Amino acid sequence: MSSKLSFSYWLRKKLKSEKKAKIIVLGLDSAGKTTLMKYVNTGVFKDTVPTIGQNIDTVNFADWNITIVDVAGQKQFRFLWEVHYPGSSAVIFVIDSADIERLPEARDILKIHVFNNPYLEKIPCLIIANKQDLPESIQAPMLIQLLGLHLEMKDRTFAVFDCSAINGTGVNEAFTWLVNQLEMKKG
Ligand code: G3D
Ligand code: MG
Repeated sequence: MSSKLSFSYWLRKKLKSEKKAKIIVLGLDSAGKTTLMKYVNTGVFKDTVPTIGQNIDTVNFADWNITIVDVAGQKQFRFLWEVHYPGSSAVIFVIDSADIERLPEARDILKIHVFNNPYLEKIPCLIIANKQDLPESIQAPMLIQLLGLHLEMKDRTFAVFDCSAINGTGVNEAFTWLVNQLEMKKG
């Protein structure tokens, strides 16, 4: 093998062995995006303040080093989401499952930014049915129906997990699914 060839072989092997990914976290404001990311990072609940613009943080989960782009959900910040679509390896969409009134709005946002978004169509989508600690929350099977996920996402790789970013229920399972998807893509 020539030295040029062996270097490119080594580089490809090295890049393959480095478990790094960028993931974008979307959802309406107050769905619990920042709380969830803080939980994944620290393993405990931490108070948040509303995100202005975006938080970029690194999360270590399993062997993966994941750059999480947690973008503000308020209408005036949604244009910022687009900047982060290229280069994302997965998308996380967080829903406040106890806020039935805002479900139609969550569905609209899902439609525009996930279902009909060519940048995200080939990457796995983890949907977090958050705030399961609240008694009025609805669970994944009902959420799938109400959001039409079974129809809109039928050609996509996605999963819905019931979670609570306050007490950590379901978070480990959800992120395990996510890194498994990253592992499969890596080959
Ligand atoms: P966002 O980043 O999606 O905008 P935040 O949302 O993470 O800032 O959370 C918004 C509010 O929801 C916060 O409460 C936060 O504590 C709460 N929250 C987040 N996840 C959960 C959850 O799983 N269960 C419950 N019960 N509450 C949650 P405040 O009171 O600070 O507005
Ligand atoms: Mg936030």
